[in-house]
Amino acid sequence: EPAAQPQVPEALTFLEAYHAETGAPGLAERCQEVQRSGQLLLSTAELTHGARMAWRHSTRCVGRLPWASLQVRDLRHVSGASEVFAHLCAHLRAALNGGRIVPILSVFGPGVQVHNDQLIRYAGYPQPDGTVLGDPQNVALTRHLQRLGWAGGPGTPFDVLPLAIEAQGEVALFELPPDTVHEVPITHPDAPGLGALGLRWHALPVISNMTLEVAGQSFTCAPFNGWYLQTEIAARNLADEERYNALPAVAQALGLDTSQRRSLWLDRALVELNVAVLHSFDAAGVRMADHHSVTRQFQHFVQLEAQAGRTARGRWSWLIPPLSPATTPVWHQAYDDTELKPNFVPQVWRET
Ligand code: HEM
Ligand code: NRG
Repeated sequence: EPAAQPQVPEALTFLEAYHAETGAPGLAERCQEVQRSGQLLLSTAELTHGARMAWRHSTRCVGRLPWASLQVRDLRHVSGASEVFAHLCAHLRAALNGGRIVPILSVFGPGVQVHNDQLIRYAGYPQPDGTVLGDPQNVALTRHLQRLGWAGGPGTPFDVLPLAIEAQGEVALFELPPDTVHEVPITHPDAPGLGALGLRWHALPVISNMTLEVAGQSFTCAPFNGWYLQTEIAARNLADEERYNALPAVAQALGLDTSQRRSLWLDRALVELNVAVLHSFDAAGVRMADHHSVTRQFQHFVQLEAQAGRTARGRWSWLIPPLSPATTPVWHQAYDDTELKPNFVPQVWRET
């Protein structure tokens, strides 16, 4: 008789939840198999539901209402770098879906890991004067990719980085073909000066550095996407002083008096940049959430969970938007921040 694996209790707990939630028959037989063999070979249906539960359990995610609609690509048989890359390109195309973005998660086989934290990221190049050309958040990733052999991009503030895909201990670099990277130029409905700043962002957020944990098993390559919430781009990526730091230029384009912070020019520029990002994604036909609707949808998600006999968990400090948070219902609520399994677990960044 095989020794009990450490993941057996987690496998049994998962199977119980899977059968209870989906109504699938055969729980007893499935549990016996696990007890007998000491392991669980997840079916595609089980893995799919496990990934949906992982999204449902993501305490930092305010976009969880459609958790049950997550499309899961079972690619556990794929574990070679070039093959992984081809499937990542297919994921990007299917997820964009002509702008009507579809939440998708692709699960790859053992020994695969993407070094990039998201499939689409902009390079950050340190300049001699101490500033950064591009996204300062990605300076370390950019240097890492250069050490792996990347020659560097054209040198714009929005150079798309190649992917570093590790498979069975070997790392390979891949340039994303242009048709997999859809971008939206940022313009304002009535301030042409803002459009002239040349700001842009990519349509898809695809997180590629979190381990999917289901039934005691860890999937190190399981990139997933939804669509953006405008504050992620307009109130953080483009606005943070440590990121693109665009607010002074936006204020100037809007003709605001920037001589003293007390005039609230930063706040006014911030609101107009959020207006611009929503306007631009709408004009480009690319799906995007706004913080007023997504927080109300989140409240609905909490209600549906309660009706299903579950408590929705949440991390308040991540759920509130970085723009006008007290105008949203989430601000006025408290949440239990317990982490449940299945879930997504951050990977530690190791520079090689
Ligand atoms: C985090 C929105 C889809 C899992 C977040 C955050 C936002 C958000 C605003 C906080 C990000 C930050 O502050 O940096 C949305 C929206 C979605 C969506 C609007 C549209 C469908 C998904 C999907 C998954 C997911 C499909 C997984 C299957 C997560 C996780 C985090 C997160 C794990 C935490 C990331 C981290 O720790 O850095 N989401 N999300 N989300 N979301 Fe979602
Ligand atoms: N703030 C990050 C993205 C984090 C995840 N956000 C989502 N996820 N919307 C950024 O790139 O700005 N998602 O799966 O849709």
